Amino acid sequence: MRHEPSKPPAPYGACPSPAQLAWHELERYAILHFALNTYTDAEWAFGDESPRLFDPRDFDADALVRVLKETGFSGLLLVAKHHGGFCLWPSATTDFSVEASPWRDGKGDMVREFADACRAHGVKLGIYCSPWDRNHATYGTPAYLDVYRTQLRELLTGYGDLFTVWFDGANGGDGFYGGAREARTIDRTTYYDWPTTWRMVRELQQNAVLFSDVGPDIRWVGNEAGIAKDPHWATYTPIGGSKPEAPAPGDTQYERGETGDRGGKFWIPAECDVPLRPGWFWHAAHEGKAKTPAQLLELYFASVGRGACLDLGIVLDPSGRMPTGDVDVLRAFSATLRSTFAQDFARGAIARATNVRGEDAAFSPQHVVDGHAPTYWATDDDVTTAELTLEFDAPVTFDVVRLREHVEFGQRVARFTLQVAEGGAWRTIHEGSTIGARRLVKLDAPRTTSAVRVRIDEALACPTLSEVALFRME
Ligand code: IPT
Repeated sequence: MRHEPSKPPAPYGACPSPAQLAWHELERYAILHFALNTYTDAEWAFGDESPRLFDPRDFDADALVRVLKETGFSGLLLVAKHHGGFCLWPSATTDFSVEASPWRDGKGDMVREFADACRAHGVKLGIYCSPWDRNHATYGTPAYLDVYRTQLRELLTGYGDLFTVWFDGANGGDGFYGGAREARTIDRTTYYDWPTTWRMVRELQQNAVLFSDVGPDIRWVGNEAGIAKDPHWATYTPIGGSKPEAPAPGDTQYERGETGDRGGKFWIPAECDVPLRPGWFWHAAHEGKAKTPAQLLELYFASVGRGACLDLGIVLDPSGRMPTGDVDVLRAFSATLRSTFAQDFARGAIARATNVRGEDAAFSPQHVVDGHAPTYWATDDDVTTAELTLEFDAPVTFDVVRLREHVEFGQRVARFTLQVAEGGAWRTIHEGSTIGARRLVKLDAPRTTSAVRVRIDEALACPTLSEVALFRME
């Protein structure tokens, strides 16, 4: 080894901001939908529902947040106002809020109760406030922008630190609109003047990542099935739907978000939002129709396992409780994840590589098994294919492999192969594409071996790997 230290690889292409890097670590959080339409069996409230319907007598923010904490969800993304316009907090912009409801005699603030519970349990809080508002009389006119921004300002200044602010692109046209009961169409590329709103969010919540179809920080994956496609890139160049050069929330070629773009212009990683039940809101007919723990595990591998985050939709029923069957599913799902990832069998292996950057210990392959995310193995600048081998004292058995690139310097790996030593030869057990912030490979059956090899077959620039971990699920 040389004594003169080598420089880390230069950043390649679009790279994450510190807030985006922190977001990648969240892995999975939950989005909660609860509003007047919980009481009317509708997915989208029209905006003319009586606030008197809103009476969740058993509502207990602390109990719900405790379940999320216990089941390993890092955050709660609260739908503070959905398309129907009903505000879960007493907003100065409208009477259509909890203030007009029988809940807590009109003196309650659900956002406050959730914020307090989240703080108490160390669960992060995020806010969704629907840009579309089917109740407000001003919707569709310039005056509504003030209303909307005032609502955001209330939410962004009154409840502490938020980890994300989520901008939905949905807009269906018709609504109550203060009694007009008509269809109102807006130009999604211009009406909301998003750059101004985003600037305001950045000023008020410096650590929050902003989500929409076009980012700027986190993108919609492009389906509500919970699936990031393979290959999957955090780099992305949004393209508009109606105007290719003017992508906007609700007006993009959003299917392109499923894979992202190799060498895309911006670092805008994907969030996979998917409801636990058939809909985002509670419906009596959906009782017993929640996804199974096995289905959730599959989604975990298809989202988190491809470098995205999983945003799971949960509901409260009209009483304000999370249905017990849903809680049971979350518990079983998290129990499997917890036991699977409890022990990393690669820890402590002897690691060797065909190339080490500057032959410098700072970039040693040993870093992929040190359990320390900030350290990584890297190759020399002109080396974009390489092999990294892990050798074990005694054979290990595993059926899940986790790989992580040191994405601070950009996403690089485009193709890799996993091999195990078997009878004196290398046997391929998996051929993969991208790695990114996190790649999970679930094997069909457990493998027992005394050596594992990761072959980087193609990379856009010299590869960096911060982790190779081996787990046993079954
Ligand atoms: C869909 C929106 O059109 C899109 O912009 C994005 O916000 C997405 O929701 C998030 O899930 S609407 C849905 C009915 C597909």
